[in-house]
Amino acid sequence: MEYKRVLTIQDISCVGQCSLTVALPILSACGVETCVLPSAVLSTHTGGFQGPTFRDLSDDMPSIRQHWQKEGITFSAISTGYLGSIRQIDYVRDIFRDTAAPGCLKLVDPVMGDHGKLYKGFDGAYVEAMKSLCTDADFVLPNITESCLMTGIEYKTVYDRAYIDAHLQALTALGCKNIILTGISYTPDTTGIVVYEHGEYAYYSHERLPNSCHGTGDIFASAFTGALMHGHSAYDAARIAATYTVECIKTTAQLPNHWYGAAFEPVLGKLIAML
Ligand code: PXL
Repeated sequence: MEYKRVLTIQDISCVGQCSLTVALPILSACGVETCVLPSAVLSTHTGGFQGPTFRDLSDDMPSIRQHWQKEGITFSAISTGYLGSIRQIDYVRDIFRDTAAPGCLKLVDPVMGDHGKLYKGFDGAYVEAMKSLCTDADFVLPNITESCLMTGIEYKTVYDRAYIDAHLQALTALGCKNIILTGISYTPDTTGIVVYEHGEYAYYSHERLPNSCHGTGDIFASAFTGALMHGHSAYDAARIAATYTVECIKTTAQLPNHWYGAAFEPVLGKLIAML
């Protein structure tokens, strides 16, 4: 049995069903050894709670990397999500350089915005740093807002294939290799995932639900990484991850007042069954 080891680098939002509290269980459920590097600890995520605490763990990142190097620890894949500062982005680049096993797959989800807006606490300099980290990755997983921030293309909610092609060309020109564009909707009742691998466009379309949940980008990215590690193609991994994310959103819709995250745990079995 091939047993792969994945490292995921992102914050711990103690409450809020996002970042590491999502990535660790989902990747583990996909059957891969999952190592974590918490980049910060927050009491909650920043998407709706008032005044979350924020403990920056940047100072620990270089010594953690050096210890791993001394121990000869390397990873078959390294994925990143929400990163708290430009300094952390620089440290991630060092981790990519020093702890990648041969053939290591690097995945960067440039988590920095949604619905046309940059998340609280980020600025133009952060966007520039994230753009540069994306060029080190084998796969980047932006949503349309993040792609707009990276490319300077105007944010639109209604668009056609030519608009998406412009995004793919602009991201490629920046140095992005394989691009997974999430939440791409060509018709009012559907949404989907663009898989742009080795310059080839493919699209997986699925139903668009009336409710949306915080943290679904993290759920999708973790399930995509896990399915890829399981041996699925990028297209199949995107299909599995999108199907699972839809199940999570449907489950959440049945819960009154569950506004801060998606209930991904009750449907983990469905993800495992698809792998
Ligand atoms: O889900 C993305 C995310 C992760 N971590 C923190 C966040 C957010 C989005 O708002 O605030 C701390």
